[in-house]
Amino acid sequence: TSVTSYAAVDLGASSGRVMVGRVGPDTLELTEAHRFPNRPVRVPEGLRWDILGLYAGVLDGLRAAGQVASVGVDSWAVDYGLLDADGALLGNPVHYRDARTEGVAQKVWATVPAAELYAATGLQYAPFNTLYQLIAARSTAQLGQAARALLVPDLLTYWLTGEQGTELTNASTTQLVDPRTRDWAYGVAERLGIDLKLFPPLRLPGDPAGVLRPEVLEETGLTGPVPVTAVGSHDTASAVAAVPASGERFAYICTGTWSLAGLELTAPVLTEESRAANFTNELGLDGTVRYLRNIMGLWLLQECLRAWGETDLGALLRAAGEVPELRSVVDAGDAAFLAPGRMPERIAEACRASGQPVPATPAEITRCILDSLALAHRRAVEDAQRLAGHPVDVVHVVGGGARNALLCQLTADACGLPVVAGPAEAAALGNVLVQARAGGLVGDLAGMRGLLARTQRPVRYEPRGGAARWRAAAARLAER
Ligand code: ADP
Ligand code: LRH
Repeated sequence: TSVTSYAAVDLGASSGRVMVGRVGPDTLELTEAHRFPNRPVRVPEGLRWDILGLYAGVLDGLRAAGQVASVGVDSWAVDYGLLDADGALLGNPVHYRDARTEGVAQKVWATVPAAELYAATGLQYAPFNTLYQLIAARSTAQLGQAARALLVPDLLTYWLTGEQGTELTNASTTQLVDPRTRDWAYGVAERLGIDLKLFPPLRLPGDPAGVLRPEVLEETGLTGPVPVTAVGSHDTASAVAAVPASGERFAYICTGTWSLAGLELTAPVLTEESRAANFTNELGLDGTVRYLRNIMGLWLLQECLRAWGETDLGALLRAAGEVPELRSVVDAGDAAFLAPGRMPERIAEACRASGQPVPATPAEITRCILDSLALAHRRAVEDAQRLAGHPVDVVHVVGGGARNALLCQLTADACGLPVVAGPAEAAALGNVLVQARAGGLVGDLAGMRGLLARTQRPVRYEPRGGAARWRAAAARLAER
């Protein structure tokens, strides 16, 4: 039977990769063509993405990928580049962990109260939502000069093809989209004086997004025409599309730099209770809603590793497995951990301040992080089921953290539910599958998941008991 190759460009906050997916009626194979680090850079004006370095990595990756039927681009959400009237990039895109949005939300809420904003956009409060970033940039020379704002995957797609668009799943993280109409939240934008004409027209996953420019073909050695297809360009949208679930009674946790934990729904939950619990309604494929909470995720560990100059993650995780369970836990949902730097100290301080044993060694701190993540996963999975009235029997863990057996087991224990872990490269698989679908290959979302279930080999973790200990730890954390 015939098999078609697609290139998925998937940029995470910790690394970028170009993956080749081979798709056929009973085939779905993913290989890594190229992986490159994503290192944000601190310049005098703040924390910035090295977008040209990332684009160079994309071109290297496409060269390594070889001839493909189509290309799709996804990346982390919310951030954007500004273009001048000639279409040239104005400065380096600002990193969502940059401090410029401090205190901005309160100003926004003076015009559009937080409750109204939630009812209109369904987005949880996060300081980095594009809306707050645009307000923070309001009086800058750069925004004054801008003719266009392109979200990061849309910017890279523009550089590859010369064509501009705003892909819907990622647009839904701007806090400028209405999850009921799946169109711009015109009223909110108008009240806040945000010109929606900055963004090119919306496009949907599966829509054509142009063909590789001649210069790109030349640099990558590919033979044209090579179409670029819009995918779920928010990495989390692509990752959830590649959760190998059957039916509806499942929760997912996308674990990478972040843990995004929640449910796939057919309609947003816009209640006041949901807002208070800081659940978000992001848009997915085919009219789905990603109802989830952002948890700090393996960022906590990445930052510790950076501080320790540690490279042997396997050895560290084995040592953490020997540390007694649940000695100290921190609130892994706390935005206090958002900014980079001094992470081992910040975690130790949080334990000290809450009167718990202070983890000292890298193994102890790692164990504290993983126990804390498992507890935050439990809380999100429980809260989501209650708030959406949508019970589940299983938790799917996808993303890089699916390779962390200790985290998966602790998550199963904490949730008291089986965890099905994998694929680790879910975002790239979702990206590939949407391209294959646009090419008429794999059917609807259920068809995509059927192919995943037939071809991928997830690992199953059963809860080992200890429910009372996890319940008590969750209660202690909730009291603080
Ligand atoms: P992002 O897309 O946000 O950059 P990934 O989904 O690539 O993140 O996940 C990266 C994380 O996955 C790493 O920080 C690490 O904690 C975890 N990870 C990756 N590979 C392994 C492994 N072999 N064992 C344990 N953890 C791993
Ligand atoms: C994960 C992610 C997440 C967003 C964050 C900014 O990579 O896209 O879904 O909340 O980055």
